Amino acid sequence: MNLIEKIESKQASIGIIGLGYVGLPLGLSFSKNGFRVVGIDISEEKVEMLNQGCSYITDVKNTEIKESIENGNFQATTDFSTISSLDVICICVPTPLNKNHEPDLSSVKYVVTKLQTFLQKDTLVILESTTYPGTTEEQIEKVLTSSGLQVGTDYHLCYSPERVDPGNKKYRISNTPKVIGGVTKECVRIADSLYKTIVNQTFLVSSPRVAEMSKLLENTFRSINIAFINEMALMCDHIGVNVWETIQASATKPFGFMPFYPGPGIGGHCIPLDPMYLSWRAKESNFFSRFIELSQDINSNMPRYVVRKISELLNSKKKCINGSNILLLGMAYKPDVNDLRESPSLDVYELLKEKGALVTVNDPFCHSFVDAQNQSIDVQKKLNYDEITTYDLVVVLTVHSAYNLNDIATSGVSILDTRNALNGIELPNIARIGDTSREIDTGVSEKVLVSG
Ligand code: SAJ
Repeated sequence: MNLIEKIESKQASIGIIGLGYVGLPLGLSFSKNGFRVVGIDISEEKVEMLNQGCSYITDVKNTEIKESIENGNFQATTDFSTISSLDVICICVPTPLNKNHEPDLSSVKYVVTKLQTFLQKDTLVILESTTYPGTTEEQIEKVLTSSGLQVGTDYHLCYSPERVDPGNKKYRISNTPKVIGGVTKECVRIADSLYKTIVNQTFLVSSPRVAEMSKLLENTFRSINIAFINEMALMCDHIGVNVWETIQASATKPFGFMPFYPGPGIGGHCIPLDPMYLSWRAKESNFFSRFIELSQDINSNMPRYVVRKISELLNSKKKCINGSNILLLGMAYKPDVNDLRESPSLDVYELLKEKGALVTVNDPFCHSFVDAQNQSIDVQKKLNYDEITTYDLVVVLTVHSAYNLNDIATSGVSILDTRNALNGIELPNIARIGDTSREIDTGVSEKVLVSG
């Protein structure tokens, strides 16, 4: 039986290397569709938790893991030698930036050394980790060829970008089209037959480079547009227009416009990082992307703008940041996830601490984080609404659905809203980024309409 026949009869065994927010849902998706899946990770703790049916990914429930284990379709291990017993290997390891903001492919390279040792003939290898164009051929194909393995005959190699959107209830693996680029036509054909067992739609491209570039294009598009609307927010603050109302008006245009929204900066594992992979690769080819550099600059400076706004608002109450009691709502990078990676809330926290503020951080999803002084900071999980007026200022950074925004707004506490979460509530104690308000609580706001 050849590999495609093994896949179509669900007899192919699938290895997922890297059991994070991409690898774990992908592996369970294959398990649920009848494949035997082995999850491979370097973390003993993660492997232990998974084999006990415990999830550490917000979007993955314990029951999903338990069912797959009970069906004999999922097990986790730290033993990379299991690669030799698998027909398909999906690589879903992190591709972060190093301290010089350059691609760090160390996790991918580590996996490739294991492939060199354990890869068997006729295995399909797919890289899903986000990376720059050329990685699949340069970091996987070239290395395996040097070990005497010929792609297309000894094994098959593709790139297929992950499109997992943590917390997204509408778009899951099955209804998100999957782009696939292979080193040979046969490679793509095999990968296409595999992904078609779990996704409704695949889109085949002519090479891994195109597939690698498509993912970076998607996320660089997003980063640049977020930077653009962040600059519009700064501009509106200066010229005296409410950016949020402006966006709502522009968004009524049914064509030729796509709304993005200002915020305290950009977080997560994708949007802040992916454009840097692309600009790094472009520079390697002597091309300097001004768009990417400018958007990174604007986005990364939004926390400073938020802190400047905080200073202005406290000043209007004859207070300064130093010594003020400030509550930050939402430390995760986006609503209803527990992911703190690159979260701009952490930057706002550090900037306020540097200026001597007494900062309390609240987030129902995050337990703690390590601050710039390497201290572990406990995160308040439950918001005590009775104590909220004890703060000099409350800053809405990430709008978790658990927050009762109306109670916060009507408590009378001074609020800086960086997400327009309090849209429609016009009270003198509420200020927004991207708006002119530099004063608060004075009650002189020209529009004091309490709606809703
Ligand atoms: N953000 C804004 N304004 C916006 C949109 C986002 O400030 O208008 C901020 C968010 O607050 C967050 C950061 O940008 O801090 C990233 O937000 P995101 O919605 O892009 O969320 P991510 O990082 O989970 O991005 C993922 C990406 N998915 C993959 O890479 C597979 C991205 O491609 C998706 O477009 C995005 O989800 C999505 O659409 O939700």
